Amino acid sequence: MKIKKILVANRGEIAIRVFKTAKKLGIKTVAVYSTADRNAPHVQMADEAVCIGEPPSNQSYLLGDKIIKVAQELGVDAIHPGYGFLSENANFSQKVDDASLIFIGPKPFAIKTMGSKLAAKEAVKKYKIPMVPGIDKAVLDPKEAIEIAKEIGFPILIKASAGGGGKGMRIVEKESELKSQMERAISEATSAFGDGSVFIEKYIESPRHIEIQILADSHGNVVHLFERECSIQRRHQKVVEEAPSAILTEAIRTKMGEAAVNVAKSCNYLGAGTVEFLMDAQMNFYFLEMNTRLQVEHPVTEWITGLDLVEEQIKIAQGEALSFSQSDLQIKGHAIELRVYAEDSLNDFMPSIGTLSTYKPPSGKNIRVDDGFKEGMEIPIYYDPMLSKLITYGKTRDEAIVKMIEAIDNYQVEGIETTLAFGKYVCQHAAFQSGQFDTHFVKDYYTPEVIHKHYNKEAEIAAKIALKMYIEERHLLKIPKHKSRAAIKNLFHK
Ligand code: MV4
Repeated sequence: MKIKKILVANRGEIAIRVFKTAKKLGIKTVAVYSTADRNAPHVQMADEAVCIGEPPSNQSYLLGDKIIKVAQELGVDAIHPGYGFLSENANFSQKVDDASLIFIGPKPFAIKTMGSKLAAKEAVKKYKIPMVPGIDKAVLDPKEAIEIAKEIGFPILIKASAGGGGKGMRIVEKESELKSQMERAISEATSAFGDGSVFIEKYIESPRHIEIQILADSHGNVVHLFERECSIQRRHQKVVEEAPSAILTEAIRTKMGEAAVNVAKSCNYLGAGTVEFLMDAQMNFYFLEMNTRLQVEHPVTEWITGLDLVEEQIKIAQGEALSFSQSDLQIKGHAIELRVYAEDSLNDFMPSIGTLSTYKPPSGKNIRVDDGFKEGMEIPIYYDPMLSKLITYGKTRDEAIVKMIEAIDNYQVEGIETTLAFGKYVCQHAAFQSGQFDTHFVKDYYTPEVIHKHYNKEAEIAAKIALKMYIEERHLLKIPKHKSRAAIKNLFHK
């Protein structure tokens, strides 16, 4: 069935991203919005828009039933959930199905299976997927936990089955800490997820986070679109992502790709998904979890493969077979994404609220900016503080890095603090440039002082330029020379 009208159950840059492809394909678009987003670009861009509630997301963007009702009333064929909000909610996917609408994403079974770490481990068992040494069932008895931990060796990691994104994880260094840490993990998981199941894994101390993009259609075809390197993160919030990874060999890439395809097959996956792996210093990789949605960082994969992932999602959702096979795919060039957050990198990355008094993103060849704001807008406090995604491309990794630094320099934002300078610091860092880094990059190398230094350097340059102009043009002021000289001296003694 050809999709003729899509509703996006989301906001900001990802709603706009989906609308762009819908328009390209001649598909009508419907936006939903909260009262905080009344004048947002995603609302203006859609053919139709419906207000669904108050700013807090549980009173608007999370109201699945209400969104489905809007879709039915407006004759919508399909709902795209974007990322976050309802995108990994198996219940919502089921309800969309039940309402005879198309959910642009996987079936409830796949979302449910991959939403539980233990169910995911169970599902992939019939394939030979490399897994972190550990136990694949819930542990309740501390005595049993100690036996398991001794077998795999400390340090170990206690994880919540229902957790994700680092929530509910506890590192245990030695036996004497295990019992109390486990009790805390169980009670934390119970209150946070309503599911106290925890399990134990060997703790991989300095891993890289590498993920594989996959596509699966409804005809049994599954391909992978290579990897994204996502190790540069801060408190489980990704900061810089790139494709391909600077360190993968062709042989490992093929092995990881095959493993990812098998993970997708293990849950009858449909659509675009991402399989996350940890990689240790010896380049061993381990399956971590699967994200059953289009991810924030999908643009880097689009750039190196030449595919439009939203277009592929839509075609798959309307029952088409993939128009290419694995052997048709190859990596071309290198792409890097910087997530620009409305956060103050000098003040512990506190959300920076205010009005975008100046907002001029860079543009040009090999630069892509996915954003959802316009100059003059206020950044709502209710949602994710991501301002935009700045993506650059080059034939080589070095070219993409140079392009990124140039693009950051040409990005003008005033009125709020952003992580642009922080991103520049990362891109200029020797460890990043060499490709030798792991998930501890930010913790290991970043302190606010390095950004202070950067700002001071810029202030110094600005002051020197101002001084030079002043010296050149002071005759216009008709101040006696000896007096202005004294004034300059004074300036430097303050
Ligand atoms: C791990 C790990 C080390 N060893 N598992 C963090 C989020 C969740 N997806 C799994 N995570 C980790 N699991 C074992 N056995 C380290 C992390 C981890 C991490 C993973 C990817 C990216 C950033 C991270 C930051 C801290 C910890």
